[in-house]
Amino acid sequence: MRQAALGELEQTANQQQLDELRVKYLGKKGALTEILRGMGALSAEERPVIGQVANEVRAAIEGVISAKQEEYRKAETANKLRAETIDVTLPGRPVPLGSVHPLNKVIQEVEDIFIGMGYQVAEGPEVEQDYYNFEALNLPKNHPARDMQDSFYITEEILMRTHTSPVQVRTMERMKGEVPVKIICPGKVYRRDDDDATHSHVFTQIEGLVIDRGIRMSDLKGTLLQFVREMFGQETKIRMRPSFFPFTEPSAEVDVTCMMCGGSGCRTCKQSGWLEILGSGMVHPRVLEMSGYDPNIYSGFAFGMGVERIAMLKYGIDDIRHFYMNDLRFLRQFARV
Ligand code: 2U9
Repeated sequence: MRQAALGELEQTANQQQLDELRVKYLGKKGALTEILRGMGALSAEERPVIGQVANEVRAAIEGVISAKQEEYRKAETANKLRAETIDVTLPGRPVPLGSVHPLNKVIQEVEDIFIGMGYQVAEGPEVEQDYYNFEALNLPKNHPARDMQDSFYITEEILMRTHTSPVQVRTMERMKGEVPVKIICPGKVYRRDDDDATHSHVFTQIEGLVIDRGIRMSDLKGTLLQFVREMFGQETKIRMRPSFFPFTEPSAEVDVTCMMCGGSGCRTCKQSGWLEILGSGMVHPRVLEMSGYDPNIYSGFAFGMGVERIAMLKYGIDDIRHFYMNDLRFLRQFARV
């Protein structure tokens, strides 16, 4: 039986044939099992002799089976590895990476600078009530800025916000007279205007508001100087010119050193050395009062800037409409590569 088994095992080519032989010799009805089962009929002298021989045969068969099994396992693994080989030298499939929109880049930069000065970022609705957009900002019912021709009205009382100032008003209401208020408000604003290279009926603003006891014009000037130094370079200077806004008194327009020529005069600054980039002022006492801040106790400053204008100056973009076209040839230029 040993010779027959080992001879047959020699001929196997795979795991299945091996299993068949295991059943044939060692299985429940296998040849060797049959012999071991018949041992009961043997005499006391024969039993240990036959038993020993049977065990030797079993060990021999099992030995060959497990050796062959190991051989097939290795062969199978080798086949699998060969079949699943990945050519790591093939070029990868490119994963298209987007880029941060230049307007969002400027917003993030401005936010970082003001967050560094302790401000919080506030946002609010783009569809706004007349009260928050105009009334609470000292633009009464008959004010020319409220002309139907200038704003997108939805109903008599609801319109697309024309500036982000209503966000500051809402924040003041929410703060219920608590100080300090120290916020910047970025967002889209809407004005009825014909689009051209420098005008868009939707554009982006960032406005800021600070309210506390004893806030003065010098706080406004120092804050804006710190901002433009971080934004445009430490050597940047500012220049304030008197202006008018209904919601600030006094009001000032703020010029910065032209970042194209460093102030020596060029095409961008029309040879003046200065660029107008901010509007600002001390919050009008009526505006403070209407939103719950006693102007005899509290004062504040506010400022506003157009994000498109800053991005156009910063990146040398000559047409505001580029920002809204989603032309990948334009957008890709702002990718970090
Ligand atoms: C409250 C009180 C005062 C916000 C201000 C400006 C000056 C300003 C313009 C800059 C260019 C708009 O994008 S732009 O066309 N903004 O000049 N904005 S002060 O004053 C506020 C706002 C809210 C409660």
